[in-house]
Amino acid sequence: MSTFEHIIVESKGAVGIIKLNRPKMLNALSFGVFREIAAAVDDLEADDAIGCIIVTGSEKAFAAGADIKEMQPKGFIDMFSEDFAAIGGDRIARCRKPTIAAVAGYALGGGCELAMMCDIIIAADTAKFGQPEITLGTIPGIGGTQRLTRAIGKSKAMDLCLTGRMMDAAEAERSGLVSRIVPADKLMDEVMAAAEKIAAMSRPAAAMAKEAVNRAFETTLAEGMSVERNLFHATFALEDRSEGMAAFIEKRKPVNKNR
Ligand code: CO8
Repeated sequence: MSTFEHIIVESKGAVGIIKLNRPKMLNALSFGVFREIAAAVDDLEADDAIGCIIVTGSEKAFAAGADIKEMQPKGFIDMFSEDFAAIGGDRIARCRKPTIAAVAGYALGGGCELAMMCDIIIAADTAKFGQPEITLGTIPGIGGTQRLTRAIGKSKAMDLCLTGRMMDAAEAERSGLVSRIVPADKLMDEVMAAAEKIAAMSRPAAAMAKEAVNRAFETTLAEGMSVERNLFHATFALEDRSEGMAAFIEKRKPVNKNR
């Protein structure tokens, strides 16, 4: 297991939790944070006990963006060579286990982008999303112009990226960015319940469902349908699939072997 300075990583039953832990800086995402997120995902993905991963922050901020103080003195060649955001960001997006972002407070810039790298975003009613990079003379760099546009459409994505304004939880849910809103004091309970439910499913079936949904963002409808059909057929090689259907018929709960 890796050791961490900027994040807290724990497991509760079959759920792994990555909690950003730079409260004084509203969880600003430094090089170190991204590196640690990548290492945590490596650990949790390798751990057979874990079936779902939650990424979360504090009550006030999921993450208020990339660390502006760390970035300010850098030049093109530093950013290009280090490409540090790609390290943690790409790692979460490449995780084969289901991931949930539990967002309370600010999810701005890199914070909004980090949330969008997860499979599901569940928001507290205090959540605020935005891509304010334009106000700093820069633009989103880890998916804000791409994942946000796919999630909420061109006009709203342009609105957020060009004005830098924030979107509250209700608008984010209306726009399709978040899957549900819960009261702030219930956020972790609700997210844990969803994560436990997912972790109890057949793990290979969950990985296949995730792969199929993600393919919708990368390909044509015909190609996506073909991938889905192949994966659907592949589930008929799973012990969990025959057990799941047998359990339904026998009116009992399935016992997943995750094989
Ligand atoms: N980076 C560094 N420090 C930050 C950041 C940040 N993104 N956000 C907040 N902080 C710090 C503040 O400087 C302050 O520190 P200090 O007490 O030492 O002055 C502390 O956190 C508390 O912040 P505030 O006093 O500003 O708290 P408020 O409640 O008044 O305001 C806001 C909260 C509105 C969230 C405000 O802090 C804010 O606007 N933050 C910046 C938001 C922003 O612009 N984010 C985008 C950053 S750029 C980015 O994310 C690019 C990502 C793409 C590429 C990634 C590559 C690395």
